[in-house]
Amino acid sequence: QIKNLEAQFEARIARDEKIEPKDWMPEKYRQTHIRQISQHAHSEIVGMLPEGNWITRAPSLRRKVALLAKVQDEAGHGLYLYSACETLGISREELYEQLHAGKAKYSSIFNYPTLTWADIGTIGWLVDGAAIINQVPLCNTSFGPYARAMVRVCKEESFHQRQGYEIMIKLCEGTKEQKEMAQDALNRWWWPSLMMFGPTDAESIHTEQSMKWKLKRKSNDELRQQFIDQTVPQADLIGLTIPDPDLKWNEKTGHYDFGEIDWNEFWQVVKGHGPCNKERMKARVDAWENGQWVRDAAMAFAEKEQERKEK
Ligand code: FAQ
Repeated sequence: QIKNLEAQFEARIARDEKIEPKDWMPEKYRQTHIRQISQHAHSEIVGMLPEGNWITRAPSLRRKVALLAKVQDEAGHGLYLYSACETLGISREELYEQLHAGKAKYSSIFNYPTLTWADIGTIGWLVDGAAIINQVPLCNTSFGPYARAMVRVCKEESFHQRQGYEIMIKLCEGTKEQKEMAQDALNRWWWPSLMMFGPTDAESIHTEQSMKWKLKRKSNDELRQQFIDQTVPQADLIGLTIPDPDLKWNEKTGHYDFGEIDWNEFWQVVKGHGPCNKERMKARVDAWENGQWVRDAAMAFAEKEQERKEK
């Protein structure tokens, strides 16, 4: 019986049909989607923190409005993704619990500090730029609710990327100090942005299976290369230098060659030892605990309403 269901499932994947929440799916397919979608949701929510840090210090009203809208979009993406994840039969409380207990990961990139206004430009330009490259193929992923969520998320990320790049353009057209600030931010965020795509294909434990299930459509290394090829000309255009002495256009491959990523740093950050891991987790746990009275009040209200109806 199970063999038969599995064969039907595989055939649907081969035909590029979307798998919907009530359809039969292998338990591992369900689990791997809970893992990836929830980590993606956590990344959106934790990702609000480094930028939220600058809302009160945005250099103009216009910049403040744009940043506020961007951070709100990220909250929306997180909630949308939690909902998609819940369709797989796990509750939001369980998902939060996994994050707060350190069992579920979130993107390594959000464990770096935002030291200057140029960091906000760089996050939009590089981090949202990387997120788009990673997420456009996910619009075509096999699980229906995840694929549909990604369509909207990608449209919003594209606005985020442009607001970030525009900040960088303005800084590069500005004073010597402003341009130096932009270069310094690029120097600090370049390598962590490349790490967002995950370990090399040779080290990636989930890629093979996720590609078979069409959860992933492109590998970590393919996406990373695409990001580099796309971003280097953007840096050139505004006169910034990518902090990689080995970066070189390769006529033969039609791609940029690039230097060795510090994988030791990546794994340290993933394991919780990055510059801001503790601060980020504390912010999320505090938000959950400080919101307890709101949840209690909502429950008490719901019970009272129920009692009133029953009278
Ligand atoms: N950080 O076998 P793989 C955003 C973990 S964009 C931390 O290659 P997989 C928008 C991985 O989970 C950022 N951990 O894994 C925004 C696994 O550990 P596990 C979020 C990482 O899943 C912009 C282990 O290493 N985007 O938020 C990272 O096949 C600006 C082995 O790795 C997504 O989540 C990492 N960078 O490929 C918001 C996109 N990389 O789970 C605010 C969806 C790997 O066994 C401001 N996710 N790990 O414990 C994906 O595409 C994939 O999950 C990858 C990893 C590509 C991230």
